[in-house]
Amino acid sequence: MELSRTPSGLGGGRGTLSVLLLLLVPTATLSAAAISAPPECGRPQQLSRVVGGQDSRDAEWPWIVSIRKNGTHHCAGSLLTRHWVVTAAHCFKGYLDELSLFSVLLGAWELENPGPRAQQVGIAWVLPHPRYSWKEAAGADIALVRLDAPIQFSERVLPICLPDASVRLPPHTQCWIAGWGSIRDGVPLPHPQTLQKLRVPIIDSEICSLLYWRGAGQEAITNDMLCAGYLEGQRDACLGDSGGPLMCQIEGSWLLGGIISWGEGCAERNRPGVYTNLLAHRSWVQRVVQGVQLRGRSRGGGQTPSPAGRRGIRETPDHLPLPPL
Ligand code: 4AZ
Repeated sequence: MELSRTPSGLGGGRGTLSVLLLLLVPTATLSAAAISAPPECGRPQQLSRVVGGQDSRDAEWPWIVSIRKNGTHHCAGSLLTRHWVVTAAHCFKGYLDELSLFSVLLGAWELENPGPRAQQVGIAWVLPHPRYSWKEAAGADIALVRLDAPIQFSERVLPICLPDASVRLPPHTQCWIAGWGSIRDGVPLPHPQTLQKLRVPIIDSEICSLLYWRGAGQEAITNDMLCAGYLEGQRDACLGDSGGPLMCQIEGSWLLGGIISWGEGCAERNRPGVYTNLLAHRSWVQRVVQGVQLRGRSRGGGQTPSPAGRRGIRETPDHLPLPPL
């Protein structure tokens, strides 16, 4: 596991500045702002095992959530807005009619000591991608989870950004994953289940397709997947990490580049982790999730998509009507 620190630890200075600024704002404006403006996406505010990972710091990844089934950790997910979490569709395989078994835990770090500032909410409904087929590793492994009550943002509960159309994730881009999944195949994360993090470079898709080659016409790596990790093995996502974020920092904001989806085993040689590529599904998410924030290379947020012809990755078609929100 990489020991290098992420620059999010520099957020303390920003926090102090915000407090000073807030003291200068009349109270009426302050309370209005607290109701209407969501915090900026992808910017942790606080402080400063996955397989082969290391402990994260408290509130280092404030958008990661634990999706619980019957009260125990089942999958991870990422917070997009006060109402929406994004995760892997396969996390709900066979359970779309039994959502009352599930809950979402936000603001946790040590899963066994979530603390008084963690929040737990139920799930109102789950929208798997219309192209998701419930088959193993079939692509479009992404689902949107509508929470049954809006959550409160805090320094430990913040939204992640979606990549805008300016974002590319070429091979060797350094991204991070985090999760409470197994630390080896069959070995659960030990007490107190501290959120693990791991730096993973993006792997060239052609190389990954060859590694997972099943024969012509049976592509394992579809163009809405991306691979990340290490060909030598040893470091990877594993069981229980599914649904969690692959996070890439661009111009100071953390973007959701992918969703932990599958892989053959965990941390095995030539079997890197496979992720649902958010660049391929951004517009679907954007259509469903009102208020999701986009960031990229263009300064000022880049909310306007570039012309389709300039996109490196074709977005996946999904010609189904959306359900009412
Ligand atoms: C899982 O079953 C899982 N090595 C997640 C990630 C990987 C394998 C399995 C990638 O949740």
